[in-house]
This record gives sequence, structure tokens and C-alpha cells, in this order.
Amino acid sequence: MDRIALITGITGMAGSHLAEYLLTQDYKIFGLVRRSSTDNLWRIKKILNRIELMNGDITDQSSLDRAINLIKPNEVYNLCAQSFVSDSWKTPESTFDINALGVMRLLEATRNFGNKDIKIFQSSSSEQFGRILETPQTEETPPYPRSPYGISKLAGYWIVKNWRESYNVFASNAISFNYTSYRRGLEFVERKISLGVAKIYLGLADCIELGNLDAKRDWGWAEEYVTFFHKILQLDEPNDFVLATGETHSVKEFLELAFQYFEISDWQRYVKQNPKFMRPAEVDYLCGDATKAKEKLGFEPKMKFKDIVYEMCKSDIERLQRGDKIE
Ligand code: F7E
Repeated sequence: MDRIALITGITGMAGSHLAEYLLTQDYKIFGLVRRSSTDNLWRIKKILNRIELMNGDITDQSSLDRAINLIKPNEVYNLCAQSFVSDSWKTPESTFDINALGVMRLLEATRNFGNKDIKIFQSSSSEQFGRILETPQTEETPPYPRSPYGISKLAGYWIVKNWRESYNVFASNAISFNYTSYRRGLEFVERKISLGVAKIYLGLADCIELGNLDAKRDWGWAEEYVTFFHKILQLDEPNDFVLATGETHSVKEFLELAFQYFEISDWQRYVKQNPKFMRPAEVDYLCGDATKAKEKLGFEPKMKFKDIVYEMCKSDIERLQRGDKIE
């Protein structure tokens, strides 16, 4: 019999890649969508006829109870989030409501349903390490979040651990470091760069405005990472895993490679720094140690930094040349 997966955040980058992957593993897939995300279906357009969408909202307990009761999933992947760190200072309460209390509601919905065999995956974030207390960061590194987003994700992470210890449920966290793909939202720095530089190349823009170029991140590839979200739930025991490449690069290096892809050498003249894109508190440096995931899951990311930058630039220039809607 096919296994049933419920994915929250299915219209997002990670959700759409995970749904595609689970289809190859013969899952029946349900996606929980807010009414407002139904005009945001471009990432799952190709698979809409192979999945089922159900209205619901992570901030509404009764809608989660109803979804779990109707779908009776074997696995639940909680990928919905207010995921843009910058916005979390503008909307701290709703960020916490979605990213932290949402996790609690989902765990309660599965507990209310009463089936202890349901496995739950929580998409946690390296933002919990914030102002890092050790390098590289592992599952044991103490947290020091630097934004309402980081705080909310840390709370979600601990909610999973506590529900697991309190009720013996199968609930696991991936602490993913930045991961991206050609489906990344336009507000995130990688996509802002790949699209911005592609536009400069085509003469459609004369500069790109960014904030802090010195921030360093450990960038991985979303299509690879989501396959390990699935593997985490196939283990015999619930557990928490850092997913990271172990390589770190600055925003400036991302820019340099993007300009290199388009063979533009004097790149500095096209980049402006705008204080508008600076954050009240910054995460300066992240670099993960995924040894545990390597040992227990066979995690071995193949896409390297340069491949990631090039793949994103390639995708954006092709979209612009085809005249696609940019989203
Ligand atoms: O910023 C700097 C910015 O917004 C990356 C999310 O997926 O990963 C992501 O969070 C860095 C920061 O991602 C601009 O200050 C400079 O240092 O792309 P980002 P993020 O904040 O690292 C974690 C793991 C998550 O969990 C999150 O959901 O780039 N930066 N100039 C800029 N960032 C943006 N967005 N725009 C700029 O113009």
C-alpha cells in the first residue's frame, strides 16, 4: 500500500522539491495550503494533478486536527514557515506563531488523532546558532539566535525534542544550513543575485542593491537536502541532524561567481550597498558539521558552491530569455 505524506509549505521551495521526490518513492501526497497560497502554485504546477491540496492553516488548531483526521498520514513534513529572517523583525509575533506555535499545534494534532505511528519531520534552521559559540556547528553546539526568526525556529526545534521526550512520538529535526535552488524566493540573497546579475547581463538593470556582503553562509542544494528529510523519517528512531556542506562562503563570493558566470569582470561597478538591506542584528558566519548525518544517513552533498551559483544564474538567464513570468 502507498504511504501517505502530508506536507505543510508544499508551495514553497523545499515543499515543492520534497513533493516531487516523494512522488518518485510512490507516496500519496497531500499539501496543506492557506487560501492565500493558492495563487502561489507555480512551483508545484507540474505535479498538481498528482497531489491533493487541502485548505488549512498552521495557526489554526482545528484545521490541523481536521487535516490529520481526514488524511491519516504516515508521515508529516512541516516545511511551512515565515522563512525570511529580515521580515521577522517587522512581524515578530506572527513569525513566532507560525514557526514555533505552529509546530506545537501540528504535534498536538497528531497526538489528538491518537496514532503514535505517525512520523513528524520538523524543518529547523542553522539560524538557531546565530552568534556562533563554536565552529563548525554540530547538533551539540549551544544556540544563540540573533533574530525573531532564529528564536522562533529554536523554539520549534525544542518543541519537537520535548514532545518526543514527553510523549514518545516519532518527531525529528533537520537543522538545515542555507539551502537553495532555482525555485528560491526572490527576496533571498542568492536569488536576488542570480536574477539581478542576469538582468545586468541583458541590459535590463544597471545595478544590484544589497546589504552586508561579508556575511558567510554554508550553502547547499535544496533538491539534495529534501531527500534527506525523507531519510530522517525512515530511521528506526527519531533523531536530530545538522544538514550542511561544511564549506562556507561570503555573499561577496557568491556575487563574484555570479558575475564570473556571465563573464563580467569589473563587477564592483554594478553593486551598490543599501543600508535598507542591513539587519538590526546579523549572523556573520555559519559553517556546519554534518558528520552525524553522514554516518547515519549517508549524507554526502554533491552540489558544490560553484555549481550552485552557476545553476541559479543559468536558470534565471533562461527564464528572462524565454520571457517567463519572474517569480
Ligand atoms: O540572507 C545577507 C544577509 O535572507 C543571507 C533562510 O532560508 O537561511 C536563510 O536565512 C545573508 C544574510 O538568508 C542582502 O544579511 C546581504 O547575512 O538569503 P538570506 P538567511 O538570513 O541566511 C536560513 C538557514 C533559514 O532558515 C532562513 O529561512 O545575506 N544579505 N544583502 C542579504 N540578504 C538578503 N535577503 N537581501 C540582501 O539584499
